[in-house]
Amino acid sequence: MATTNPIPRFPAGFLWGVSTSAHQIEGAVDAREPSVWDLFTAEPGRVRDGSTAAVACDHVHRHREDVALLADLGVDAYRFSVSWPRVRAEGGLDFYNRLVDDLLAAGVRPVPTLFHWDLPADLDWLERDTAERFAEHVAGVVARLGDRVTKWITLNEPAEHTLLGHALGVHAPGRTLLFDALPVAHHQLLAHGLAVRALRAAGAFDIGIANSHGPTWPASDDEADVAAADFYDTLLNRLFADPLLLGRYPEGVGELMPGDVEADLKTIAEPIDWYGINYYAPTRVGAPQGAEIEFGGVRMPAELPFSVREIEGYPVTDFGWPVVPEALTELLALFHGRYGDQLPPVVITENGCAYEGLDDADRITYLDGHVRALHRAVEAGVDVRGYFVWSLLDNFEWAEGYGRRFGLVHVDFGTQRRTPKASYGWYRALLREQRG
Ligand code: GBH
Repeated sequence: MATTNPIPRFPAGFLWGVSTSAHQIEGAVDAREPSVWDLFTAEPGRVRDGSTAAVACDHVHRHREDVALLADLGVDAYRFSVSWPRVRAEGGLDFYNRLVDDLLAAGVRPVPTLFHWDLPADLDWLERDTAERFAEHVAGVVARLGDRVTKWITLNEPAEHTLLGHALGVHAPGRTLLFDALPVAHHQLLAHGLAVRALRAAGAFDIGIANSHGPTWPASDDEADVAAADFYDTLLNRLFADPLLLGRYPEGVGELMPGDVEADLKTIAEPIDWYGINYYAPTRVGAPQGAEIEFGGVRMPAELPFSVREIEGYPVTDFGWPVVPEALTELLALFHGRYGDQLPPVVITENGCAYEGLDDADRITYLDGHVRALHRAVEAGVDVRGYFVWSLLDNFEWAEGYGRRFGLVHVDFGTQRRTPKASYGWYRALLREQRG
């Protein structure tokens, strides 16, 4: 294990944290309105083990215990998400109100994400109006929590929500629109911009987003492979970063978006205070191969203009994703080069891996490698201000159900018993060392 050399010290004020999301841990479904994920999981065959998030980690009833775990872990910050369908229900904000108070009492900074995929079941991101409704929702949340919450995240991974939920049908709401899903991306980006304005109007000054990014590696030097990889990079990285940071869509994309795109881009590019990146793995991409592909649990139809390939020569997690810490340094160098002064300070809002077991040496190796890779990016001059491990708890891993465990803390879903894993001890020691 690579834990014998101490990890170099990060800059003063660096924010160490862990992340979760509402639908994946909360349970207590009866105390909220339904979301698109409740409808999706009720359809047979959608979730690998046929499970639902009706109970999940029962966090709504056990949040005191979970806050105690955070306090003992010694993180500076906790990234959780606010469930829009819960906020809509009578008294729904009371839960987050208590959670925020408990976190502050435990010395942990609350960092809420305002949308992490659990859209109220009667709303639809194909409709522009959903962006406006989101801004109203955000205004309500900040009115209640804004006296104590100072750091905010608008959206989680609009890229994955568009791709997996609306283009490929692997996640809720299960649509397979392929490129006709692009309006879903535009409306989420617009929702982000409107949310930034709503937060600013309430006096918030520390606002970011959590976008999914990763380097795209061409399958070979062949022109067709390089072009396909470039296309994938545009879809995953530039489509969601360019409008926010440069106020424009990558070439050829704007024309495909609905509405008055030029006017909307002014809203979308509303300045943010920091840029959150969720990083897991790089992707190898080549020219289309004329056949359907199944990769990392995702089925991709033959008509896509690229094909995702295996990355060889690296260990893989239980999910099959390759473990490539140096690709995190590469990604940050790419963003630093691409956006220059337009890139605000960066926070890694998610990084983690799926492995079984309490004695999770593989997870320690993964996290250790990525934290070191992050430090190399800092040394290379990228302004990185924080790092959040995905996730505090084993939880409902979307279409994989409870079959993939990302937690620093093991959850026995039969008894709801929490047991810290070896990786929890590793992170705890790292945090002490960084402060000592
Ligand atoms: C995040 O999504 C989510 O925000 C979170 O809710 C979720 O629980 C967590 O990650 C773990 O899945 O097949 O090697 O090319 C992550 C989105 C999409 C990132 C697929 C990695 C595939 C890597 N992921 N991607 S690979």
